[in-house]
Amino acid sequence: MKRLLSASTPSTFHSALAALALLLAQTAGAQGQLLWSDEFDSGTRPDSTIWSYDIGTGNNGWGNWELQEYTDSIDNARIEDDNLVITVRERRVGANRTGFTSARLRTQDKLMFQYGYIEARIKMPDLSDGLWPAFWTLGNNFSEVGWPACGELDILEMGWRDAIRDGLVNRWVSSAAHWQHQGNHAVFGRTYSPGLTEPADLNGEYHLFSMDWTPDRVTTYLDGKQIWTMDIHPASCTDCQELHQPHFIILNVAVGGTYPGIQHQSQVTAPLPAEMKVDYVRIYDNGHTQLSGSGLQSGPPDIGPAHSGSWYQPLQDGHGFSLEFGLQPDGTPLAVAYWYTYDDTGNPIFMIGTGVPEANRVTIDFVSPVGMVYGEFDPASVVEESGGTGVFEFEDRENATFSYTPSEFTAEAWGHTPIDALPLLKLFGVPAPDSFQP
Ligand SMILES: [Ca+2]
Repeated sequence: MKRLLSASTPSTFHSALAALALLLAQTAGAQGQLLWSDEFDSGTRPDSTIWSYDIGTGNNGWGNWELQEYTDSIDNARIEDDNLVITVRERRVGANRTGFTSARLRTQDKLMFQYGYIEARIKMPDLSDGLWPAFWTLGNNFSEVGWPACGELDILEMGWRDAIRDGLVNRWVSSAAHWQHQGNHAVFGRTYSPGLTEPADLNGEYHLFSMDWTPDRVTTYLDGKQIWTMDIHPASCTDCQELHQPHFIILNVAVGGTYPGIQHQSQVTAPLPAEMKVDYVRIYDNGHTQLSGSGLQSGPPDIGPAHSGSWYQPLQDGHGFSLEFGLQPDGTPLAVAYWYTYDDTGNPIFMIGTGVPEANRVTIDFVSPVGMVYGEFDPASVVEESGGTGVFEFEDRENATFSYTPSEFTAEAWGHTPIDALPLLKLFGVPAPDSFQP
């Protein structure tokens, strides 16, 4: 993120734009059709078809001397109660603080937009002092051309050092653009100045942070009130092509660094753990919007059309699963599950079942355990006429949880440990070919 951000001081180069921006203060425009959203309403992890993690400490604290380490742990990013929750945690050894963990999620290559009206409903933690949450974008060519040549749009940043100085850190919001102008880093941004400061702290309540981005202008809003605007029309903003290309979305909470002006762990006084809750991110058409990325092809959390793998639970001494997704001849999706184990006398047995996937969930009715001869099903050797109902709930295309409710068939008959609620993670390590048909 960002390097040094002089957000409250427009560069000399763009001081004329700053004056113009003040003249063009406006409220949020009418929204067009909703084109994409993540409502964070299913699973327990962010949808991996849309979101990736930045991991580690970056170079020089992600370029900003930030103090946290980013992880992909569910302790730092989870889906809960219809929200994406990013949690900043303190690391301790005994009584000593040894660092911080947090999460930074991005949609690079998976969900990009060029122009549009984007909004996120966010509840901030108490930032005082040292937390630096952000909702922002980078040009999707970031990996090829680097920063700032990729371009950056900051819809929301909080935790600014001047706000800390003035005791208003939970009220000040900044927005900015960064790009490369004739080989140099250009920045133009603005915080809510003290005169425009929100009358109350923003933390602890949901607020709507949004950006309207057209070929002519970028404008950001807090609860519909303008934060910042910038003329990006090529006639005004020359050499600004970075702001006219597909960008991806980033959500993160940093700890310390240049923006808060906090360089030492001991200066971080914010109550921890601290949670930033994001109810949704939505992109509306503003008449210019183009979406792209692999996440659009794969769609929301639907599973299938082909998915398979196997699983082994050491405590259960030889259980295995395979779950295959495909299409029936009439085009409706179907999941087929194979579940193999040993009975209590050590004989290998199979249960099989089918179900129709719905979004990220599939319910399988296991109809009967059947015998296996030399690794093949042998319906003639049914050992016990019974079954039960299994439910697979997918967090993404690789991770699922599984629960099983036996009918007359008892868990004990399956072998060595109860099986009514097996947590299955990394269930599907071996994707089936797309051409798979059950
Ligand atoms: Ca939600």
